Amino acid sequence: MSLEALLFDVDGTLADTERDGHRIAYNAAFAEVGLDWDWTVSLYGELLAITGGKERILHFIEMYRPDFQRPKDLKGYIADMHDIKTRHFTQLVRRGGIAPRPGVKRLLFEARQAGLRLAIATTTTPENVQALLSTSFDGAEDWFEVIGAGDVVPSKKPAPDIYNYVMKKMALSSDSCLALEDSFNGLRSSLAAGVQSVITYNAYTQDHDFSDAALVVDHLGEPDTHCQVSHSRIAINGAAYVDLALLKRLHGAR
Ligand code: XBP
Ligand code: MG
Repeated sequence: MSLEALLFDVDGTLADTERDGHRIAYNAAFAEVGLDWDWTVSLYGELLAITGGKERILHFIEMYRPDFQRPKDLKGYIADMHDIKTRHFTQLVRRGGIAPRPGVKRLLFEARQAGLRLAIATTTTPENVQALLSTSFDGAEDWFEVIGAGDVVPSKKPAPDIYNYVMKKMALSSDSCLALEDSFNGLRSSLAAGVQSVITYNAYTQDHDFSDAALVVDHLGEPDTHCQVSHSRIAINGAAYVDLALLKRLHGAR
């Protein structure tokens, strides 16, 4: 089965959105609702083990604020807080606050030129994806046939739901796809859906266990900004950046 589609994660993969994006937006939302909660860079790194903002806030309350006076409708309270956070995040993105990661635009363009199909499989909200693609990716929303995001599936990563959702929508079989991810949860999710993963780790995920990934690099690289390969299923012969030819060789070697 040849490589037909690339399935992209968003946060940490398309762009490094967590430390200076989502984390700032959560703290702004907490302040707006009168809470003194402060998700520091290191605490946020721990909280990222829980995917999904609403789930992450509940986890924080349970693990770090057990004495928090819970409103009767805690679920609704968290959902409202998360909506405020999403407003702050999309505003931050639209101010141009988040740049694409190295090589992502290049690979997207190359894949489109070669007729590969593209999709998004993410835990974040559709509003966040739309803001990021329209601002940081020059309006590339229509490059992606399906944008699988957030609550469109019952279980978030590491569950396979979002990858299965996207492949079902596109009538793709898992062995004709490659996923691009940044985290252990993302790797587990794609593998559980039968999709091989290329990992571009970041400061928050560099110590995750990526031993089951097809390729692990610090970023996709550019001709003048070489990537560092820390694991590869194939001999990559000193490749300086990840291009479609390399992905096709990786896919062929599965
Ligand atoms: C990463 C996540 C998201 C973001 C925050 O998503 O787990 O929860 O951290 O976004 P992915 P929300 O790596 O799958 O793109 O607050 O919208 O959840
Ligand atoms: Mg991610």
